[in-house]
Amino acid sequence: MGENKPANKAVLNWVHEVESLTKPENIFWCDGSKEENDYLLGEACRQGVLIKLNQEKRPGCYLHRSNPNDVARVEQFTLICTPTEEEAGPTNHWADPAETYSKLHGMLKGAMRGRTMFVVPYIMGPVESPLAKVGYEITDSLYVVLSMRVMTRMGARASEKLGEKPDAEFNRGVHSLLDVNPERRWICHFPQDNAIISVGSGYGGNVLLSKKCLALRIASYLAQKQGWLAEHMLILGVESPKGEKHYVAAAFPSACGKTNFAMLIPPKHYDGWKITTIGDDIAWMQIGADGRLYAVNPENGYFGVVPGTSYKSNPNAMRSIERDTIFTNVALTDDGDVWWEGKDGEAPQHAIDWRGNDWTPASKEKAAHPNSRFATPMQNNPVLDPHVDDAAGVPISAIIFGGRRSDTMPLVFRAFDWQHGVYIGAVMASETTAAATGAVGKVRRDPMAMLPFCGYNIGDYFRHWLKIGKRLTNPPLIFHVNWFRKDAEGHYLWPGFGDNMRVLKWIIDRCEGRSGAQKTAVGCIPRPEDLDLEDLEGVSPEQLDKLLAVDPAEWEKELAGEKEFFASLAPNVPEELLGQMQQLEERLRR
Ligand code: GTP
Ligand code: SPV
Ligand code: MN
Repeated sequence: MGENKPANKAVLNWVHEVESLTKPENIFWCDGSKEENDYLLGEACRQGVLIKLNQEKRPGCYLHRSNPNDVARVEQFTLICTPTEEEAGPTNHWADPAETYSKLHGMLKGAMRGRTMFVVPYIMGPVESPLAKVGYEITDSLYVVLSMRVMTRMGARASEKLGEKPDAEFNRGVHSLLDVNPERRWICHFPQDNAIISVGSGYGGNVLLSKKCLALRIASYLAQKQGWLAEHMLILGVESPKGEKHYVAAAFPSACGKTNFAMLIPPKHYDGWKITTIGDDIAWMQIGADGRLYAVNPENGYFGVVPGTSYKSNPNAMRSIERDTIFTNVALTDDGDVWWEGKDGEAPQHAIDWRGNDWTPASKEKAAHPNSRFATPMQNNPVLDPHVDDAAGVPISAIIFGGRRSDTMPLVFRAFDWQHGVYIGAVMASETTAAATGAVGKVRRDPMAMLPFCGYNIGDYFRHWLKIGKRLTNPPLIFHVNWFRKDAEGHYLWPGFGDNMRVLKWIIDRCEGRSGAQKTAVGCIPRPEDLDLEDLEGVSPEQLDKLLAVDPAEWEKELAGEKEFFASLAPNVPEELLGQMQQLEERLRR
């Protein structure tokens, strides 16, 4: 066990360098086998990294508690280390590569003394996809190793795919917990070197280097150079009773509904309709020979938000996490099961909260952290799409942008064309959530849901999107949705979840050229009669009008916010987008 050394000399040399620096007690070369996983799970329980849950209730399930100072992504300590600050751009935290390497190497010196260093080979993307990438993550965290096996195609097949050629391209990821000290926590990206170094954290997006670090920040940098897209998007399939099938990709910011939308169950009267999941967080997309956009999900699992997940809101997620799941920062019940706010049924009379303290329904603290997560293999999803492993990916009919906006943004609207759609994505905004440290509920601009994940200059990223549009002879239609608009009392106007199918149906019908809409200053919006409202409960005609309304005063404010955002990115905003902004202003004034 632990002897699965890859043949590639470049990998061996690099691992040796990291070993010389960090001085681990031993090296464990992972092969991704079930035996290895069983052994490491046992070790993790023995060391207190994981708690084994009640195996009758939740076979193969474990609970991890991260350090309470370490429960979310840390954007202010996430660095893009390009040769010039200009390349990282105004929305990233930049640092000089040489200085940062030297600072990190200082912290890593002897950091693994007395510990095991794991070498985790993995593939992102369907193994035969031209977009597939090999990475290695070196880590001193068992939680990372075990999570990487869920979240990626991890193991010996990655080394086989890489082969022996010394110049074969692979991502070099180094992670060390150090002393899990927020003052020595840095998530650093070196796009030019295809390298990542992460120290001082043991939490999700900071340490599963395959995910946000490689599949978004580094991949977006490569995608711009190579002419494809790496996006913070779910991918779902919709099949009608007639057998028409469409795929849709949607970018919503962190904790704004991607996982839920990707596996939604339509209302009862959608007899014969099927929703299937390709991915719930990340899409890699390239242009096909037919001029359409084709998407793959680079991941192998879901690292999903737990609170609010129930058999009522997301039955497919609930069924996925019945087994083989690593829970992080949820509550532990007295019978060895897990609990969280928003789960079905009554709260337990007693539990151990995410910090490890006694909890009762009278406690003021939450039992589960608002950013508590599950890591579950996608194979557990009852509605996994049969084409999830296809090398070519699936053709995308529509791209949806969306945010968490309590006002201004209608339930849904369609962009007039690709350029207008890119503008809508570029200026989209959302209330911040617990997925990153910092204030929650503050509206901020989050272009294409990529603000924390774009690995290069955001102006160049917009330009790249415009260029891709010019190459697509058969581009997806672009939409914007908002499930989170509220009434004057602060209640959601829209029931959301499964009822989002009604909006998706309007979108799909539009792709088929058959749904009605009204042209407004901001885009094409369905009238109430254009939406399927059969059996829709709890939405009065007045509420529906409010959901679909374009309020001139709200849009006046919105436009000012969009202008301010572009001004903050000057001078690198593409002319076309400035033109779009001007056209929006003219339409609003009319
Ligand atoms: P990341 O994994 O952080 O990228 O998030 P995500 O975009 O996948 O978000 P997710 O689907 O996990 O949803 C986050 C939270 O929003 C959960 O608490 C959901 O219950 C809630 N949510 C999701 N969809 C809806 C919806 O349609 N309406 C309302 N009101 N809440 C929703
Ligand atoms: C997000 O924050 O968008 C996530 C969770 O998907 S993490 O992997 O922690 O970034
Ligand atoms: Mn995400």
